[in-house]
Amino acid sequence: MSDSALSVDALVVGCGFGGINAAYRLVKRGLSVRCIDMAGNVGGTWYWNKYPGAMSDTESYLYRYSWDKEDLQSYAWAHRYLSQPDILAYLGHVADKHQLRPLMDFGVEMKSARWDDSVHRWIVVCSNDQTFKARYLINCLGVLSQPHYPDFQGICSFSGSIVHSSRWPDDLALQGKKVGIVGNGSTGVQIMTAIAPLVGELISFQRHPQYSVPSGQEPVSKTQRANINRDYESSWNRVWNSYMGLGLNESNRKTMDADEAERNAIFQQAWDAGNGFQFMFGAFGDLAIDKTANEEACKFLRRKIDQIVTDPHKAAILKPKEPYARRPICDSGYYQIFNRSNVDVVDLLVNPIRKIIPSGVELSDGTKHDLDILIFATGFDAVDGNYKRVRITGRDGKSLSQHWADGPTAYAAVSCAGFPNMFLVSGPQGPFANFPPVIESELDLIMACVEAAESAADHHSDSLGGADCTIEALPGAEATWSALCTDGAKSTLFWGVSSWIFGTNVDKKDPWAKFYLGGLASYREYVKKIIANNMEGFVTTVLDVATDN
Ligand code: NA7
Repeated sequence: MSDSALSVDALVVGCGFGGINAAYRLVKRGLSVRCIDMAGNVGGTWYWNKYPGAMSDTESYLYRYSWDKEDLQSYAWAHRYLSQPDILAYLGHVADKHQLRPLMDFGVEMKSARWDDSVHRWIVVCSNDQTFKARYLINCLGVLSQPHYPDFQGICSFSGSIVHSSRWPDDLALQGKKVGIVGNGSTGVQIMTAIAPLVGELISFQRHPQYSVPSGQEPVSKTQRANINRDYESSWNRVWNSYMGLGLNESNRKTMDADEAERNAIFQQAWDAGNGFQFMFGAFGDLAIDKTANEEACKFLRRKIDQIVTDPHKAAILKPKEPYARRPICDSGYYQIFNRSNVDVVDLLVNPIRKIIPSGVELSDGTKHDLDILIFATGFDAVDGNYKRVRITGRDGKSLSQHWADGPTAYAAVSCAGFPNMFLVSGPQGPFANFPPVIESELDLIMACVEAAESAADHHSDSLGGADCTIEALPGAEATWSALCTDGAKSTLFWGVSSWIFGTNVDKKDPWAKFYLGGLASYREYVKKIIANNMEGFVTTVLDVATDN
């Protein structure tokens, strides 16, 4: 090991929502902290995803940290939802305000992390040859960070520009260009809606159509902001005690308890209110779990597409046939763009892409589409994608990829058996909900683990003349949590539809419960129980202090 290895209490990898929050809490606990990120600045996902139209669809007042009460009251934002530059500015502001930026090294990638049992430290080697010796390794690698590229034949032959949505070049000129886009998930819908008026021609090469509802994006008035400020405490309480953590009024009502007229009136209200999650969880309480209820929502949304899109051929291609069971999405006029003469949609389910050719895209029936720019809004190798790039080795030389051979798991989303003092923020099997409060909830457990290890070490320090302590999940606890995630996922209609939530967008294998679909409130209850039961499911080991660390 290099003599220049930097010893720290905690190394935080990633400076997005998770890493900033982790650093803040670890520093507050009195630990020495360094943070690294391969990006050039803070922001994580929001650093990379700067494509046109990039916007969060969580209400602005809840897409932030709950713990800076003064900031909640005073930090300015203007619209119901934050655009990507707003979020980047907010995260930069938090890093500055809490003096976290001096702890951060940018343009630095973790290449490997190895637990060294002889010194009770993580040895982390970085892309700039810096080595860290850390007592705690906090991975905040991001959920939607590792781009997923399609494997079309002939990609390299394309003479125009190919762009992945999460690697958007600052200087990409779109004005008047012939643009093709593959991918119509949340990202593709945002890009298409934003660029349709700019480009000469836009063709959506669409595989599975998606249901989308209006976002309801609008300016927030001074009065609305004053009301939000007055009620912040109760808003956060609503978040902590809800399924999605989005501050919505989540409905318990069964869809089929309403007659047809009332059902459609309620769907219409949700449509008018805006937001995909509002539509899925606010209109009725069973759309994600009951097939008949779900089909009622589908029928309503298909009717909307028929009403909005004037060309029946385009409307037919844009109407999904599957259940409404992917991450719900929303838009600022997506279906409307297909009424423009410069926008078209190609049905890849009928006529797949045969190959990319120098001039554009060739379909299976031989049709050729000439393009200047081809956009891949083809999503991410979500959740564990970024972990595949790093060699992480725990106790006894076991690698994380071996540990995750069947699929990624982590006890209560934060700890893996055999990987002492290593924690994951927004890693596998965490709650599928509004990410800032999910991250805070996971950090509650991580900080309880750190606290348990620190106090055990302090307690034995005198008798041993110095002590370290490790904490990690017990294998049985990790397996039990994983089974709970699998059972929960299987009880939803989501399980039956291919998407990044189960990794089936990337690996053409069986779905894997990459998330806990039991909701934020129930996750928090689980965490509370672990802590109340003296860190149930974790094992702490007190070690004689190493002489060479
Ligand atoms: P998504 O939601 O995974 O969407 C990816 C899109 O790309 C989706 O429409 C896919 O079609 C399409 N895709 C992927 N590979 C191909 C190939 N080979 N051929 C044709 N079409 C393809 O990613 P997003 O970036 O939109 O959103 C991810 C999350 O980021 C989002 O939910 C927000 O939380 C933020 P498919 O449906 O697989 O047929």
